Amino acid sequence: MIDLERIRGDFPILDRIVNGHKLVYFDNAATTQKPIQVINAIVDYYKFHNSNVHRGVHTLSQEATELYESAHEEAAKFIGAEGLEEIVFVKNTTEAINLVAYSLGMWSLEPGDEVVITAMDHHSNIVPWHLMSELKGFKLRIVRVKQDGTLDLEDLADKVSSKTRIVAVPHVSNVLGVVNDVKSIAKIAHEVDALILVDGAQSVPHMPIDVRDLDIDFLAFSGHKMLGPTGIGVLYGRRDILGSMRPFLGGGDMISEVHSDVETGKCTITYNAPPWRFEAGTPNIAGAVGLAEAIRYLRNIGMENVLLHERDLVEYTLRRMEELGKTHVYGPRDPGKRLGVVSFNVEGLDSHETAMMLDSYGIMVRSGLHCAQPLHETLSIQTTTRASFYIYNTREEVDRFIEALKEIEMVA
Ligand code: C6P
Repeated sequence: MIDLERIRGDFPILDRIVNGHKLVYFDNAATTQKPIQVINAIVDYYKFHNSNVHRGVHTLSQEATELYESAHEEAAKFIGAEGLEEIVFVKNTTEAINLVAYSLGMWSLEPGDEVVITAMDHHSNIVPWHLMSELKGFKLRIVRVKQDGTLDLEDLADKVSSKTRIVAVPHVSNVLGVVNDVKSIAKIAHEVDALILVDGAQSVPHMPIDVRDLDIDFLAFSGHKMLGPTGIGVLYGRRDILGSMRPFLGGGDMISEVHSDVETGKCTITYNAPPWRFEAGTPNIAGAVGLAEAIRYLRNIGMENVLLHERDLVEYTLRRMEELGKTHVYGPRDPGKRLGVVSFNVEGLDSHETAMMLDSYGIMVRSGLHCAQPLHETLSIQTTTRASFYIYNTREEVDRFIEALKEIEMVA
């Protein structure tokens, strides 16, 4: 298991007193805190190695390039990818999904094609496909969610057909923590020669992931939700698929050659190989360095241990929440079916009121729609308050959360 005291010592922010109480940070699904190792790696990069990558023969540029490329290698190893050429650095999960939607949408999707998404999706796996379907005239199919919050796999199997080109699904719901059976979904997609994109924003930070074992074509995730800095994320793409895709953004570093003809106004361009083909312009080098350090930190703990720790916290939280009289919890009761997210409502209170009251106890949670309005509509809920855990959270913090909710219930 994990050494909680040692881990907590690595996170300076956890020593803060907020509203007169020791900080309890339960908003990890939105973004996680950063250990001192990640903060120092970024400072060190700017102090000693800062330069542009792939653009200089001088020593600093070589050092920055080495750090940047090895960060791709770290990310590849972390998710079981074959190597750096399968790892595109982007801003976040949102940009990773947009990259696939625009690149495939602009160049290869047509009227008559279908893209399958779900009613469980975060808006970032709905809006890009919607925009592209409006532009290109292909159809979206949306898989139902059952009332217990799990995905309706029969509906998915019905909606995937020979017209399906892409199946894009969340691995883990950011509202309910429900874990989807991505391996089975990949099988269903591949039977009709469709590609599968997995939104891993809430899975990659919390469980061991092996893209080859899952047999998926794309995986999107964000560095800031796994101890890394904001502004860096990853698109994993299977080597042969990325190799056949046209770029989404154009600019420096994503080309091999550019020729322009001043007479005809024509340009002749050949594109660089992946991943650089999809990384136009100066990238977030310091972000990549921070992400690599975050990955090393998580690897030292072991992703199996991260998963076990969160399962323990969820199981303990769900059990203790049964002591509450006016608090309704959403999603499956079986802690084995969900990761470290618990969404709920206190009778008589709006989700934002609950979050503000918890804040007065020094407990940070998120409230609202969590960028997943269709899921709330499916479950006929206005909004929810959400507690989400990570490696530094403790059972004692859960106790404080439960005691605070008991007091909140009394005034609700
Ligand atoms: N969910 C939450 O509080 P970005 O913002 O691009 O790093 O991640 C987008 C995203 C995509 N998919 C899922 C399943 C997500 O949970 C998120 C981010 C945050 O739930 C912010 S809305």
